[in-house]
Amino acid sequence: MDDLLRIDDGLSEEQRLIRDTVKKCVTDRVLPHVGDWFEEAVFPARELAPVLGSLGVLGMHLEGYGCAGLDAVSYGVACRELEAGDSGLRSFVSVQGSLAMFPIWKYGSAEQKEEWLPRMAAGEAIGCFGLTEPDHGSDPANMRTNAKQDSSGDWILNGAKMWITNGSIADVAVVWAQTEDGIRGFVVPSDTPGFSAPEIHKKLSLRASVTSSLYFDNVRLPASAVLPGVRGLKGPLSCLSEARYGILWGVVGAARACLESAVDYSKTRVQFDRPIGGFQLTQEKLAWMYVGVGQSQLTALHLGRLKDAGALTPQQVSFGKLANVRAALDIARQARSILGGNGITLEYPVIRHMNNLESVLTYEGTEEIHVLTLGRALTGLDAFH
Ligand code: TGC
Ligand code: FAD
Repeated sequence: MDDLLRIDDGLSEEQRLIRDTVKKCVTDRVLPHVGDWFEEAVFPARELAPVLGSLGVLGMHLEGYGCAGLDAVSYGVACRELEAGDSGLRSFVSVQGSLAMFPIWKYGSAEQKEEWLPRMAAGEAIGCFGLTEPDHGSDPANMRTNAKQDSSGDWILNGAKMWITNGSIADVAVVWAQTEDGIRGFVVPSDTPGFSAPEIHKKLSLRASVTSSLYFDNVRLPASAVLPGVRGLKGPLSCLSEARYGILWGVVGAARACLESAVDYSKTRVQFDRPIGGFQLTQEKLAWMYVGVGQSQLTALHLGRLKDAGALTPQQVSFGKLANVRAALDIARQARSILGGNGITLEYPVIRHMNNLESVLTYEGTEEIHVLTLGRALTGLDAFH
């Protein structure tokens, strides 16, 4: 589809190369199959992880340890092209790079980094991030999962996490738990006795993505399992800022895919002896969808440049996540209506994106949480507590 605003002209040659390489991989390896994966509720992680590793998108914005060390705009462009395939694919990459690798890279010991990051960058080891609990989602400060040190110095981890992307397929979990010293992060190999991760079934959204519970039943970890570099809620929240940044780019790809599908369909579907794209009501929908994609893209690029300048704030990330996910969901719903009855089948990508975006609206901070974050920034008054 024509890039009317010529936004990608502002990308560097390297960023455009990354865009084209990721897009080709998604077109060749994902799009022919993703409707079936969604229908069957599977995500072939072991097959795709090395492919994504060789593309350089796992921990793409991290330096060293086999990571690509690229700028934030490049990472954003990659997320956009991945999510044009499916939000589950971008979720896999977000969780691996921004939620599992980032805390080890930023707060881990030299041994933790050496042990996990090179294999995770290559897609040989899969990570997950355990923050949300059955009774504590938007409010992770009150989490119940806890870790206590016994007389030998080992940590004993108990509790449960819920809605954990990649949980059942992970080799390593970054788990946040209460300790005597406040909230700490733990690097937990998934073969540790007492750790279990059953998959959550019956999802009607993000079906091409593995979502699990995590249970810790007296999981014994060495003293070295704790992330030494951070204490308190700011540890997990700083990881969320990284992942939310990827989402505010990713959903532009999902929205663009819906718009492209609706435009194509409207030019060939004939009713009342005319293509439906010739009706003014259809054109009005398409025009607003086009505006939404362009505005979201401009927001993402602006925030990416702030991030590359080291100036991006959590409030700005909330702005982008709130605005771009809402825009993408509205665009997907409009596209679905343009496709009529065909809008509800997996023969077209639209209903898949639309259902996926319902999860994206909820995870990484619900729409309401980002609204209240902006409300707090505007008024200086805290509506959370
Ligand atoms: P609050 O008092 O605001 O902050 C506590 C401490 O954290 C600091 N902080 C940050 N630090 C770094 N980066 C950030 N982005 C930060 N945001 C806050 C803050 O300065 C403070 O530090 P200090 O030193 O003063 O202690 O905390 P609060 O309890 O008021 O909570 C704020 C709130 C509600 C916004 C927060 O709890 C929140 O964001 N809740 C939503 C939870 C959430 O988003 N969960 C996501 C789970 S992971 C997930 O969904 C993965 S989906 C993956 C996929 O498949 O793609
Ligand atoms: P709740 O917090 O119970 O919220 C329910 C409703 O109440 C929402 O509308 C919410 O906005 C509203 N609400 C809550 N507090 C307020 C308030 N103060 N004011 C106004 N409204 C409020 N978590 C992880 O840790 N790791 C993962 O990998 C992960 N992957 C996920 C994958 C999927 C597919 C999904 C669906 C979720 C995932 N999550 C993950 C969890 C996700 O982050 C949480 O679902 C989300 O933070 C919301 O928590 P909750 O579901 O407990 O909803």
